[in-house]
Amino acid sequence: MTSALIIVDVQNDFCPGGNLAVKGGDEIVPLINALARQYKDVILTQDWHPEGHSSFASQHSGHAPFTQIEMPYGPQTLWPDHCIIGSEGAEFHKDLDVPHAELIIRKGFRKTIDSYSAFFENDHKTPTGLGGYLKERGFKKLTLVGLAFDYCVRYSAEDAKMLGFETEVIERATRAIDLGGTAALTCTSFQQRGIKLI
Ligand code: VGL
Ligand code: ZN
Repeated sequence: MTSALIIVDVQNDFCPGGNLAVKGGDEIVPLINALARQYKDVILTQDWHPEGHSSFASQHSGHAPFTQIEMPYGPQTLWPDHCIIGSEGAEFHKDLDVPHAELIIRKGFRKTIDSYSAFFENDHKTPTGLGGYLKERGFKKLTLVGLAFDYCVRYSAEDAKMLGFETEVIERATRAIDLGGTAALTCTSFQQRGIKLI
């Protein structure tokens, strides 16, 4: 079966010292490097926001980071400014070593809409093109790792499954933000949708 490894958002801002640091985010890098060596086909995703992105709490006076607001496309969690195009925080972790990655898919570059999933923006309608790319390449099975387990990995895995890919997530090669139970919710959701959690 033709399978690909998708490495989600292993970027400085999601690692300790970054602007939206995920606890232990850097710890998964050696494991991801080792995993990647076992896959011929590897794809990287990169969170990639313009300055003043609408998912930043700094753009919504009176609203703190990690709270939710309603956007035209639905609820949106507000984040500290992070992964700004061209910034050091948006760069991949310096130890991420996947020279054979075949595609880097960037997401979240439209100012008025966020994109957790590597497949669809947060309106769950606007495609990034990744689904078409993977189908055209003939992949049937996808393995996902990276950051963050309960946001970009979660929504990417759910969309992958919905698009018909056999989908698995390797839990020890992820770390969660865990805002009020979102990590546990992710496990439940994976179970309900038939996404394998390894
Ligand atoms: C992510 C929040 C905001 C992620 C990206 O990569 O999980 N989370 N932007
Ligand atoms: Zn983001």
